[in-house]
Amino acid sequence: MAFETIRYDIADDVATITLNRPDVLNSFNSAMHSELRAALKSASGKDGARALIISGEGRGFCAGQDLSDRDPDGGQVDFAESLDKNYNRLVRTLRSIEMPVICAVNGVAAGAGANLALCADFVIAARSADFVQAFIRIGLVPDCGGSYFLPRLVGRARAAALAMLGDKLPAETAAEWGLIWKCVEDDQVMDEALGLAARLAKQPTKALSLIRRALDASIDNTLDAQLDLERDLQVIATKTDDFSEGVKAFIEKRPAEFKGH
Ligand code: T3D
Repeated sequence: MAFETIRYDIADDVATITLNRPDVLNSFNSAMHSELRAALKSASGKDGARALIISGEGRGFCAGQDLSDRDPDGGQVDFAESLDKNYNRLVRTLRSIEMPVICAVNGVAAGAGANLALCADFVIAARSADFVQAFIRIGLVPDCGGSYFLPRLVGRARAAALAMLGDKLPAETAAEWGLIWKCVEDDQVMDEALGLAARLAKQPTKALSLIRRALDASIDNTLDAQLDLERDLQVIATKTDDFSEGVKAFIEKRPAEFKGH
């Protein structure tokens, strides 16, 4: 599939999307939103991907909304529609897509670009990358799920400082704080992401997305509600071919060959 603002590749059941507007640090315009939606649809639909990597071309991961598309006087753009149609839809898709999502943060991630990364199941960042809740620098509030993910990942005090001060948080500190999974040397980011994706693409795909659902719900659930949810999700998992294969492989003392069904 040919795109102008992103690159999309699929190999060995791993879909890789590279945001490709490096001159503006891969900030979002409407074409990039719509091409990203099309690529995600292909990955989870006809291409049957079992793991997804999102990364950025050039020295940035993503700098959020392309501000050159915005009128400083607030005219012409319906911001509610922009969020509903683009950013909120993207967050909902990434949190419900039936495959694990890895963000390979190759460079600075700012505004909605930082929060796009936080939507992922795994964030692997280059040591030189920074995470910036840049919204406050232009008089905005975190969107793209930032005000949801930040306090849950790093606690209220650190979330408030990141969102209200808008300072750069180096990748290494982000990993120490638990905002992201891993910080690696710059030239290792894609190798790490590809290695992880290859491993995840051989795991029981349905169970991986059920795990995401369980973890997401656990933050707000009571123990009773979570136990009920675990029961319901386990019932779904036990109906997969991968569960049958896992049990058979265990009994036959051989490695399981999960197919993602
Ligand atoms: O509008 C809606 O629909 C509501 C939704 C909003 C969601 C949002 O994301 S709001 C937040 C928008 N993003 C920002 O405010 C971040 C703006 N960028 C920056 O603060 C800095 O660029 C960074 C901290 C990300 C990186 O700084 P630095 O010094 O490494 O790079 P730079 O020199 O500032 O940027 C390099 C180029 O990218 C530069 O262009 P030039 O001078 O080389 O021609 C810069 O203008 C361009 N660029 C960076 N970010 C954006 C951008 N161009 C347009 N929009 C951007 N967001």
